[in-house]
Amino acid sequence: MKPIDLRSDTVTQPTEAMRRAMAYAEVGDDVYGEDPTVNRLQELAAEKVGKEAGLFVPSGTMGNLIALLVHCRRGEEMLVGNRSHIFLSERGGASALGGIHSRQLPNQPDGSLALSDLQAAIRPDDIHDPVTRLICLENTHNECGGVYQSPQYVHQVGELARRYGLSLHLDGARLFNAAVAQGIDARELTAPVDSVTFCLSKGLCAPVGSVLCGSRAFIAEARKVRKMLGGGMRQAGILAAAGIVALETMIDRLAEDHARARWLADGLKQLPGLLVDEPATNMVFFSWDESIPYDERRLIAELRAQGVLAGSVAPRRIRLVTHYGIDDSDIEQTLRAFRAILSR
Ligand code: TLP
Repeated sequence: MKPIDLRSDTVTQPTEAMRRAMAYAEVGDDVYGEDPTVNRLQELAAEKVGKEAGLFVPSGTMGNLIALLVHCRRGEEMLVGNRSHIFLSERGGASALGGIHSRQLPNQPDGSLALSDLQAAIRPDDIHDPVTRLICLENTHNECGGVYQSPQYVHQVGELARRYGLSLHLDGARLFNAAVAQGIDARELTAPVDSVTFCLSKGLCAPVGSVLCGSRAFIAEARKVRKMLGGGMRQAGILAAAGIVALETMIDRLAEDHARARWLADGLKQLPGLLVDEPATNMVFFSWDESIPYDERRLIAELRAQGVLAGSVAPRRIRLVTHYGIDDSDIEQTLRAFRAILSR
């Protein structure tokens, strides 16, 4: 039997419509800017987030890195969350490849950076200090539980950034989950930011790729940095074709993933010993008390034996992610697997 794979929404497979679109995509050499399908994807992506231009990139990690390299020069400082993906999970690329000094501020439980912390961290014009250049937000926030930031909050950070002449970048790997969960247009979440990366290859099911969006001038620079990083692709329209299908047909259905995450969390809450976070989007995080004699590796192994794949994010803490490949019967089966394991 096919395992029920709840490790991440990155495991999603391209849909039939994507495979067809890929097979017949009109392509050209994108380093010359001549791939019509890539160009169409970039225009569509920019429109979806209300920016002038977009750049198709191989991954969210590269999209974020390019943005940071365009915003900051060597020795300049970016303000990032201490639980952000950029800080924790991108191999330190900003510092290794950009010489960018990172200042980590505590992510609040809701994924935000406190405005007072941001304000206090902005450096004065002092000969000793690195120049503060950039603020980075993440929406939805992965480590903090797949939680979303509101348009009001993002506007407040945008105002602060503008007041101090800073740029604002959004790691919106799951931007459309944040928009759908709040019943709003993604543009409400991106209007205040200078640049945004979002992923096509997570809940939206495209096999590869993310898009970095911003002003025309910003994207012109970003295109050069992508080339420098070796991310200039050729007949990439084959991949972009799936991205177009993702943006045209896969956004609204994210609500189904959110509903199943809630159902899963509600079911897990019934089980003694499990401490389940309230899911905000498509991620369910839980830990457990001493009455359950398993560490995370053992619990994951037990689940695997029952056909359920899960991932740990910390000692005695597991993340389950719902996505297009997970249907109602998978949720029922997952809850049965937990009951079987925990009733032993
Ligand atoms: N997240 C992956 C893993 O890297 C942990 C996952 O399974 O959640 N920003 C955020 C908020 C992300 O969650 C991710 C991927 C990225 C950026 C990077 O995207 P890719 O994997 O396309 O480089």
